[in-house]
Amino acid sequence: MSQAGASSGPLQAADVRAARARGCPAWSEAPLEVHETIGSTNDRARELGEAGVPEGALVVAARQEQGRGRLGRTWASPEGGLYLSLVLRPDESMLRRLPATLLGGLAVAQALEDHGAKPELKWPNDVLLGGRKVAGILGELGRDEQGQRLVLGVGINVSTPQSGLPAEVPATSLALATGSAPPLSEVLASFLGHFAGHYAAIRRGGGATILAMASARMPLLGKPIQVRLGPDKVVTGVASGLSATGGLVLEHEDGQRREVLLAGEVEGVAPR
Ligand code: BT5
Repeated sequence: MSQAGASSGPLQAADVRAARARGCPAWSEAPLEVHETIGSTNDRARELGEAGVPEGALVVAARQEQGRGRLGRTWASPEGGLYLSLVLRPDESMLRRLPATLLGGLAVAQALEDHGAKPELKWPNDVLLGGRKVAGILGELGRDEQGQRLVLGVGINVSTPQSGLPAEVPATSLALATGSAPPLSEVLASFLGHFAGHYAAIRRGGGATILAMASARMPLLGKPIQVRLGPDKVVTGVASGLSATGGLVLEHEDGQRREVLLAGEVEGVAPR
């Protein structure tokens, strides 16, 4: 591990610090760790949170050995990807209004757009390029002496070669999809800039514009879809929109019932 200022493999800590100062001046004084290799940036951010770091503390790694997805899944984290976790401290009222995973996905999508890609969002936490997964978001809530803590973890395949990506799902990287990739620190600056702007807007009570920006990047909205809620539970209906906290509003085919899904796996467009 290196504190900002020292070199860290392909991720120079000084570049990371400069990228954060550029993308998000409000958090530029918060603790920053840049690791060449780490188990999981989310685990480290949680430890820092428990030790009392303020909002905006950031852990970035060039590789992870135990990168995690939801429900104990593995996140392939070879060199070429950007792996980061932010410590956030939303108060109770903000937490009730915070579509955290969606904000993360929207900010990743906008960062990729800044670098010439045309991403789509797949509810709840995937970012896709050409239908293949390029990034994932993992939000983990906890409590410590400072109050509520949200660790927002983001993994983006920036210049990861196909051989470093899992074979069981269609996956890609920014470089594979567009033919070129910027330095990781540039993607980081873009992401932090977009994310911090949305987060501040939610703190001020805004949110509608953010939901509209996310919806505009979700081609499944308006379509009949099938969502897996558990090993034996699948629901179908029309994905009609997003709730204020980032849930997926599903209208049942009979037109009588609507439900807001808070988690699940969209398995695709439902057969009619
Ligand atoms: C996610 O989970 O998509 C959340 C991934 C969050 C990773 C970041 S990296 C920084 C921070 N530290 C961590 O330890 N985690 C966070 P989920 O929706 O459960 O998707 C996981 C599934 O995506 C896996 O089961 C694979 O099928 C697929 N997958 C794994 N690695 C991938 C990769 N690098 N690119 C694309 N797909 C991948």
